[in-house]
Amino acid sequence: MEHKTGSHGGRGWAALAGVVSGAVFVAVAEITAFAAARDASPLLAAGSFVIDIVPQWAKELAIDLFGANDKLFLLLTLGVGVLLAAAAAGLLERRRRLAGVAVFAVAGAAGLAAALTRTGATPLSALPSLAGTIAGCVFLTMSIAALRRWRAPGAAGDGASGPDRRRFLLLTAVGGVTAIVVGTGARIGTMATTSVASVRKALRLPEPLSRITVPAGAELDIPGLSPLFTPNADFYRVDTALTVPSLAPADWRLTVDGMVGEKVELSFDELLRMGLREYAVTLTCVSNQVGGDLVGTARWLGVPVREVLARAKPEQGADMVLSRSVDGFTASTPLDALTDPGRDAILAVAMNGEPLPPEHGFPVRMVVPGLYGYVSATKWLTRMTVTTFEKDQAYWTPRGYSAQAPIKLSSRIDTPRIDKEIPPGAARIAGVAWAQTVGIARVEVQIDGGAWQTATLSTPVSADTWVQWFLDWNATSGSHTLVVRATDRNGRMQEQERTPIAPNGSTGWQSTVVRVGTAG
Ligand SMILES: Nc1nc2c(c(=O)[nH]1)N[C@H]1C(S)=C(S)[C@@H](COP(=O)(O)O)O[C@H]1N2
Ligand SMILES: [Mo]
Repeated sequence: MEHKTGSHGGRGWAALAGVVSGAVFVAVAEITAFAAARDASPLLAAGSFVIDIVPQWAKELAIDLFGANDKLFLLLTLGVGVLLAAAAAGLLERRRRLAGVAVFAVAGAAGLAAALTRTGATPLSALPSLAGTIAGCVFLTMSIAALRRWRAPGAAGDGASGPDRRRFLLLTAVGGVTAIVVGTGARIGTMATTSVASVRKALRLPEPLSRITVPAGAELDIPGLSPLFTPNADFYRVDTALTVPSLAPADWRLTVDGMVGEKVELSFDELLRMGLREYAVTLTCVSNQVGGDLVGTARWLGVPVREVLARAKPEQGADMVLSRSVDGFTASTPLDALTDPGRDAILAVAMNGEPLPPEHGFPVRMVVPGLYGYVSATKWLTRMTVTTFEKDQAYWTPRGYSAQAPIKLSSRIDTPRIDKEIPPGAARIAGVAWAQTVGIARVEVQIDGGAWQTATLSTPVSADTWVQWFLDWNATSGSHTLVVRATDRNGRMQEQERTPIAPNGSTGWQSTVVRVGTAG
């Protein structure tokens, strides 16, 4: 049967031409971004836009399903979406001239809008989307025209061979390979040259004015128990940043403005000159489920926030500081939590003996004991605006989370694990418990609904750090249910009732089932 121009025949080739044109689109956008506007890749800008608009339940689902790979999942989804749209553009363009071009124009407009609305966008941010769209449309028009010529009835070498077929295949192959090489090269180039890894490595921080003392008995040596200080590589990471912002200390400025007597600007060196001190603080994410691992303890080097605020002289009536990251994320922290001399709210520059890792906020982040990360722990910090809760809202506030959120005291069983059978006999149940700014007074464990047994606690480093605990247990063969609960030094017991993480943190006692094998 003859091929007809139009919808019959060559559909696969048209889809392929669309995909290759899409690759040309992305590659030209990436190389333009590399040359002129590093932060304005339309694909990544669109991804960031999606992160900001997806509803809360979808975000939680993504974190539940993919954990730390939620961003990879987003990028893959976006990639598949782009692939399908590009294939559709090829098919449409084959059926009707400019129909595919219209698809690319819409995609380009979306990328443009996303790039121009990112924090820190400049007029140059329009270039990658514009260049990519033009290149993609030109390539699509050319390749579909070549496909038409090849597939036209009676054309030279219709179907099997001939110059028209060769021209189309050559165009597609060369375009595809070039796009992949150039696009990947440009992205790697952008990431390598904006990476602050080398600057960070060469950075030497001054000796701190004071160091914490870790008392004897602060760290229990029990297999399976979380270490007292969480190594940076294992420290949980939660943020809305699709790519880790890169901020060189030399370019870093902190602006303190808003309701202040004096607007303050600080360079990184000026901050260091205020004098670093060491603090041990347990950070907790509001998204941490009972028994979850979005909690960790580090030694931080930093400068008290109150000293920086004192320079700016907050005005009467102010009750909040809106801290802002270079990527636009904001957190609302009560002003009195930052000025309270009894609370070690700091601008941190180091974590566990090294400059902040890039993904933990290099070069400067906030750390406030006792407040969930989303209302206090702004990474890649660049601005602190003194204001009121009435006037300003932070990133998560309109997304279903409380404007203020103290950390709820909680406890966790680390070992034995639900998924690992243990042998019968002498066993040790162990875990961690935290009640930042107050301290843990008691941890109790209940086995199979029996009497509550008081666990032995490690010596706390401070009220702001978690403690480790353990209970010896003579494990008998079979399944056993373990429940843990903690009480803080104010005599408050961890809430038993289960509540979800939104709007201000989960509650409940962790209950876990342990399987104990038979002897022999
Ligand atoms: N810039 C920026 N800072 C941020 C966030 C963010 O999304 N962007 N997330 C906050 C949240 S929700 C938490 S729990 C902590 C986590 O800090 P970590 O990733 O260093 O563990 O960072 C906070 N700081
Ligand atoms: Mo968080």
